[in-house]
Amino acid sequence: LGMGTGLGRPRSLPALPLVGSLLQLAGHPQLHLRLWRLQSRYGSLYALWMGSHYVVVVNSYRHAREVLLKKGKAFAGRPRTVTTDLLSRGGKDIAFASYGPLWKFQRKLVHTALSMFGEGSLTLERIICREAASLCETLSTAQDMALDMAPELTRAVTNVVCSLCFNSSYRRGDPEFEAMLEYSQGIVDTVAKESLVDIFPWLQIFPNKDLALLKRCLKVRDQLLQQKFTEHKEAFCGDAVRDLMDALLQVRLSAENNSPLAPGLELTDDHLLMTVGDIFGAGVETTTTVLKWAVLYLLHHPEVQRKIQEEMDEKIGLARHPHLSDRPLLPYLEATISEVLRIRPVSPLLIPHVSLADTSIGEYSIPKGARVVINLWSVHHDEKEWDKPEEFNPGRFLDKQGQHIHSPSPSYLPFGAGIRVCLGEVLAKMELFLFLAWVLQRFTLECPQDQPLPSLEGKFGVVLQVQKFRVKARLRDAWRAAS
Ligand code: HEM
Ligand code: PLO
Repeated sequence: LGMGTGLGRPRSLPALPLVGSLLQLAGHPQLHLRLWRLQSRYGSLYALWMGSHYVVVVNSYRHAREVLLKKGKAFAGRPRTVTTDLLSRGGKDIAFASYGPLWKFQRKLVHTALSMFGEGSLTLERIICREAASLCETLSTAQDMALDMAPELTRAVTNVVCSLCFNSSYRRGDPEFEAMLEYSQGIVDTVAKESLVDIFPWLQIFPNKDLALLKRCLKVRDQLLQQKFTEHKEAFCGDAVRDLMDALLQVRLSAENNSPLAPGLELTDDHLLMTVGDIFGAGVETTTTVLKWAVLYLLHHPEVQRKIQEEMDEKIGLARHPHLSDRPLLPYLEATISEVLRIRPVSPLLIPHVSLADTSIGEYSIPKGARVVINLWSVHHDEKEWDKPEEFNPGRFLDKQGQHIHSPSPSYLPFGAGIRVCLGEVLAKMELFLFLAWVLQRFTLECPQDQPLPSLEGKFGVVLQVQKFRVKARLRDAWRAAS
């Protein structure tokens, strides 16, 4: 263990046999905050036991960058847990699959497909703008009502990934969409929650409320994925690749016909399904969550909203819609998005990494098989790096002239980094920019009268969720006058 390095282990929380450090972690629903606070007693790098698993917690950007970038390959593994194994059929997806040739291949495939349909082409911009227009339409009809924007934002974002993955989209009130909303919420609420099931693998033989909910939701999701898969297989003709599903089918077809990927490597139906499931799931839950946080912070900070609108009025005006090519013209909007991603990281503990060999972090030795949790919350709220970290201040991402955005500190990794970096970063940023620009060009978002400002406290889970809140979308006078 850490042999030959001559280094000591990180300081460990006291551990009781069997229960591990569970007692210290119990009773706090927000695991990232609990781990953040433990720094004052144990330092920024410490270890703990989850049942029989040795877990190292990283709270500083220097160590985080060492794990993700400098030693990315040594820490590229993923733990297997009961819930993520159910979600991904034993790691046949990308996010919860451990490091290996098949994972590498799946990642590359998706990366290529995404740049083919989306990032590189105008098609994706057209799709996002179509959904943004439809979202604005809905907001107009609900004008001056106290509206729960969540389902509308979710549908807009879902239709973008749906177009990308399956070449399809949902109308308002579509029963398949309603079913998707429900199962996805169930999965977000249960998966990867270091519930007792994940800590004591043998508990899975006992009935467990969460596990039952997860299984029920996965059944619905799997049916939906299977149906899309079957439809695509039947319609697929090999030359017209319409979406990600087609792209995956085509790669497999050519691998079967001429060159097998490698001896012993096979891309099964399960691999294709789980890969699309990842992109669909990540595509919906992450971007929607960030949009909800952005709207919530704009309610709390009308002055930020006003500044975004002034910038837009000046640079774009009201006679045309915002385009992606306007991004360099709207640094304040970009800075606002960056600040939302900092103050409420979607994935506050990333996905746990696992060391694939004996290695080290800083001056400490880390044994092979250790789980490494990067606490992005700590990294983004480090007082040595950020001035008043709990203050929402987009200006911190702007240069002195307010013309360019930059990160004032290296302590900023909203999408992770290195070989496990988020696959959807470019797509997500395109969506966040266009949706917010379209909405704020036309509407001012306000808290409904006589209602207190909604809470900024998140709900910890596989993504840091926003509590339900209502919004009044008021058509801007300037927009009304211009049209
Ligand atoms: C992984 C953030 C949107 C697909 C991750 C990770 C983070 C992250 C922090 C974990 C990195 C690690 O474990 O080291 C975000 C944020 C998003 C976003 C903040 C929105 C603003 C998306 C979208 C997609 C996506 C839209 C799909 C197109 C993935 C996948 C992984 C991942 C597949 C797993 C990568 C791997 O394990 O190799 N993301 N993400 N993400 N993300 Fe995203
Ligand atoms: C979200 C619920 C879906 O029904 C299934 C799903 C698939 C991929 C997961 C995603 C969920 C949550 C966010 C995750 C994503 C893979 C990468 C992403 C974990 C569980 C992040 C932010 O790391």
